[in-house]
Amino acid sequence: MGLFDRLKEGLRKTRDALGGALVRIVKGRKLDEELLEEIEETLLRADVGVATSARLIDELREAGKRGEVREGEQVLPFLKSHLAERLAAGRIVFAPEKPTVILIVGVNGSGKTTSIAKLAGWLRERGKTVVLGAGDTFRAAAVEQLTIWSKRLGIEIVKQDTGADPAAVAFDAADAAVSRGADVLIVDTAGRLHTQEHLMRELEKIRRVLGKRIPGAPHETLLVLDATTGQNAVQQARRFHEATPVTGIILAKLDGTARGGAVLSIKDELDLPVKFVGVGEKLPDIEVFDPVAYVEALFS
Ligand SMILES: Nc1nc2c(ncn2[C@@H]2O[C@H](COP(=O)(O)OP(=O)(O)OP(=O)(O)O)[C@@H](O)[C@H]2O)c(=O)[nH]1
Ligand SMILES: [Mg+2]
Repeated sequence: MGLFDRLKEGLRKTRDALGGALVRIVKGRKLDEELLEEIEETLLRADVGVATSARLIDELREAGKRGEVREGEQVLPFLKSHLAERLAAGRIVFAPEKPTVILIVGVNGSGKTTSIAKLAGWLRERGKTVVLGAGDTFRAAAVEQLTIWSKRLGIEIVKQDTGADPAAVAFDAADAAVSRGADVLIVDTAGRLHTQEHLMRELEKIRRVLGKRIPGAPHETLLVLDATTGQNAVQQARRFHEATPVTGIILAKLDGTARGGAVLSIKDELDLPVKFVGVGEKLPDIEVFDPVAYVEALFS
């Protein structure tokens, strides 16, 4: 399957809830207040979010007044172009000197470890050498899970026993990445809530230690969000970002949810770029976030 087809397939449920539903609603209609209301309801049902939906409806109403959009059939092309515009895409910013250090954070079960494996595979395919740091020392299973992925990918993992200080693992991993001349170090962390102060302090310690060993590290702190939680994920991200600096988002589990509309409000709500989306549990199921392709997949 090509990239776009995989994205389309991953977004199937959201596409049904959003693009599919809109196509049915607008067919043969004139753009009037009644139609605007139905469109807004559809946006909300797909978890686009209250503020973003209201803004889109306002823009659509204004376009109606200008005569730019009269018929229902013109609604989708209008929404497509306006949505793509307001989505912020981001790329991984590589450090001027290797290794680039990517710290992965997020709440329990959001998809961090799986996303790390997928990201590592993605980087390797692009000729980058990767080292993994098993910074989730909380559960034995967490280290095992990452170890299995590292074997499957044939890349090095730095780990310690369960219960070890995650900052110590991070330091070792940074050391290994430097001495191996790796291009990228990706550090896993245990799931945490922004309200768990000791765990947030632990995160700060990990950051400090990484920065001590590698100037400017972590260069990227990617927050992994579970797309199946829709608007909750967006609110959670806001609070997480207030508690610790985040440079971008990986939106995981977009497949199997009809709530993928939430991504459309991330820019409005957070002003953080979505850097990758996860559309499945297998290694190829990660894609660089491309707003135009995303919107196209949502409405095609
Ligand atoms: N369908 C689907 N499942 C995913 C995706 N990403 C992760 N998962 C699944 O979500 C579950 C949790 O993923 P993990 O990667 O272990 O999540 P985590 O954030 O590391 O979890 P903790 O370490 O326990 O906090 C696993 O069953 C993954 O297979 C995705 O993009 N699509
Ligand atoms: Mg994990």
